[in-house]
Amino acid sequence: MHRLVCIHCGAEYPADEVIYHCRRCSHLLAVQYDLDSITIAPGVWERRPISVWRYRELLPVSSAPVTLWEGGTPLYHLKQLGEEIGVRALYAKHEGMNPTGSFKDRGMTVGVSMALQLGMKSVACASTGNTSASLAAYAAKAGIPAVVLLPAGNVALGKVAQALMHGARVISIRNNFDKALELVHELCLSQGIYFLNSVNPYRLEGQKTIGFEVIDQLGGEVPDRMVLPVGNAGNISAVHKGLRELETMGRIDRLPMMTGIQAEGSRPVVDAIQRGLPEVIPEPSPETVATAIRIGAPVNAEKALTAIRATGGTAEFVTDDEILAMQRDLARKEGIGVEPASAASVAGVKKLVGEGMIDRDERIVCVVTGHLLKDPETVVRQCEAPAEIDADLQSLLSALQ
Ligand code: AN7
Repeated sequence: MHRLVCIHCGAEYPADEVIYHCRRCSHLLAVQYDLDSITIAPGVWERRPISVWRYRELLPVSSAPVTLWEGGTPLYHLKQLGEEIGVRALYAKHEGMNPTGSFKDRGMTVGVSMALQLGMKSVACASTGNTSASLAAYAAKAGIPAVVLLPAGNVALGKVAQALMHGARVISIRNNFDKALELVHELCLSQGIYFLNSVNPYRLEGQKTIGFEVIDQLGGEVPDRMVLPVGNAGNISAVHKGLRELETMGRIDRLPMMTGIQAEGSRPVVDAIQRGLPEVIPEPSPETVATAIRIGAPVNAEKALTAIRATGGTAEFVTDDEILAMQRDLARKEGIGVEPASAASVAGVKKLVGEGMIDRDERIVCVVTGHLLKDPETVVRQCEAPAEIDADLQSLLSALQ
């Protein structure tokens, strides 16, 4: 059994109420389980295939889920890069290996399942791209309509292609993501559409399974640090929440230091952490090549600041050049293809090690959140175009000189 609880004032709401903010104080809600009454016999999780649904006792869905087989993503040991950066136990959890190519699928399998469970007939989100691609696919699987609002001109090509091909109503807003999010929120409340941005506490339940899988993939060991790119700050909050549940249940005995990385031009969470502010100050005009995290007013900031502070973690920003350099390093030195926002996590580790903020003996897991193919235009802009030659050996050999 579970209920919704306000993270600020503790007000409780029944699990089947469609509500996104506390009616008393308007802060965010979180899903709360009676962890004492949940027993998972030893070996039960391990015997199931590794995926979001391995952990169904700690998920809110009671009927057959809407699933495309999400999760179960690889955890790679970054041998080469780790050596260069000076951290031997450096890992990347490649969330680009999900059905639509990002971690959002973990949230959407749960979120869209909950939409059906709650009797909702349609779904919507605002998105910097990945959320819309994922929602479109899961709504298609569920057989319900989806509306997605995108910031015009600032969504990577692959993500728009996915949202369109999966049949969502795709609308571009002549403004940024933060404004699109406000607008879709109003749309959902006024039209009775299920709101599937990360203010929806059920969506984050799916995303928390990233942390569960990491623990399982490390043979039950807790990494010293988990590093995530931060946009709306939902994912870092979700992973922290899930690991706290494992700790409460006695399955792990400590938490990793939760560490958030933002882009230089879009870094309200980093500023709040570094200046010790009680809450974030929104950035009115966020800018970065990593359009996925081009977000100035992260809606989950309150949860994320708690996650970082309560675990002794930190937050840091990286420049667009550092992001793109790490995207190339991951691709060329490790064979791991990610989109720019994802590379921010590893770039952040490199910077924090250089600053002496990270101990080289730590075991560190970076979450790389989305696939290389999401943003082909940013790839083409960085790489030399293929040489085009006549079809004869002589031309080939001279091109290869
Ligand atoms: C690749 O799709 O916000 O801090 O609308 O696509 O949980 O927001 C995407 C976010 C990191 C940041 N990496 O996660 C959206 C959207 C990638 C992303 C993030 C996003 P949050």
